Amino acid sequence: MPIQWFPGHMHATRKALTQRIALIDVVIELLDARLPGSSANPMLAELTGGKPGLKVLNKQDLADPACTAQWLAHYNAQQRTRAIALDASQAAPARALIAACRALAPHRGKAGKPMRVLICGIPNVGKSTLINTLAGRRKAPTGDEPGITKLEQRIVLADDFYLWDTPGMLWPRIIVEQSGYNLAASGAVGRNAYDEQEVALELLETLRRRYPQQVRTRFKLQEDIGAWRAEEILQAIGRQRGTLLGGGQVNLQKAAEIVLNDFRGGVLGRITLETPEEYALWLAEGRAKDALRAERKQARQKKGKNALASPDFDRLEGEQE
Ligand SMILES: Nc1nc2c(ncn2[C@@H]2O[C@H](COP(=O)(O)OP(=O)(O)OP(=O)(O)O)[C@@H](O)[C@H]2O)c(=O)[nH]1
Ligand SMILES: [Mg+2]
Repeated sequence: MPIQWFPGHMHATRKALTQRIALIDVVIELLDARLPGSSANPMLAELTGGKPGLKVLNKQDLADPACTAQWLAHYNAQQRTRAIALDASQAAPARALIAACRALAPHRGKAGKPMRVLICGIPNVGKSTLINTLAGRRKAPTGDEPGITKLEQRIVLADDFYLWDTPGMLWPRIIVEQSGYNLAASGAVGRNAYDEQEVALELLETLRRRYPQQVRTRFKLQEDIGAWRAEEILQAIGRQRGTLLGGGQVNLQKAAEIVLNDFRGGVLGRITLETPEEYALWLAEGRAKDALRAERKQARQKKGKNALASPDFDRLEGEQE
């Protein structure tokens, strides 16, 4: 089932962002380095109205370094886009951000003209952690679940440098189905908005394809899982971990939780779920499906209107008068 999560506070954040943006000099979008394409907000350009932007691939310590290099090259080849990779808890690289902001808005960051930077991104990607690292103090609450920051907050780094922390935001419709699964696997989606077994199976399918050796090593699986179905891998993990129900059946829910927790915590190794080429294909597919859906909806609406205008309906209305 496609995953969608757009609770009320995100709707409010979207509104607040459009109002705030006039007073912002640089927008930093925090992406998850394990799923850069899926974690990029497709509405951002529209919301920020062409403000200078910087893409930060955060949690690079959890991502596959070769893939991070590919994604950085991909973004840096685009016009008007600068991208850097970070681990939000490391102070020195985080400071590189300040320099990048100054380069993007050289006329700001002076007495009377402070640099005003807005940090946005999906839930749980590390926005507040980054702000705390930059500030050198715990000014913004953080936590290992989506939706910790509920309201926009301004943090003064220096007299000439202000940062805005914003609540994590997704978008009203996720049209790339695989992105929904990758976002849920990363921990960006509220737990009641997805089925853990379904997300773990999708994750295992990706891992089987891209990182079979890491899965085998972590879960001590003797066989080559390259040709296995995701369900078989989940069963094997459950058996290996002894998550059994009565009658020797594997508790797939528990096994799914183990897989998701291990991935989120980086215990499986450094993993990236998508490459720029793969994501471009998913996006093209998602857009084509979405266009088809819109066409069908329009056709249904047209049919509905015609039905309303049918002679029978007219007569019925006439009789009621
Ligand atoms: N491994 C790793 N963990 C990180 C990194 N940055 C943040 N985290 C962890 O990710 C979790 C979420 O961090 P937050 O800073 O609360 O994320 P946020 O984007 O502010 O989340 P919301 O306020 O819910 O939107 C916390 O457990 C952080 O410790 C990073 O670069 N690497
Ligand atoms: Mg936060």
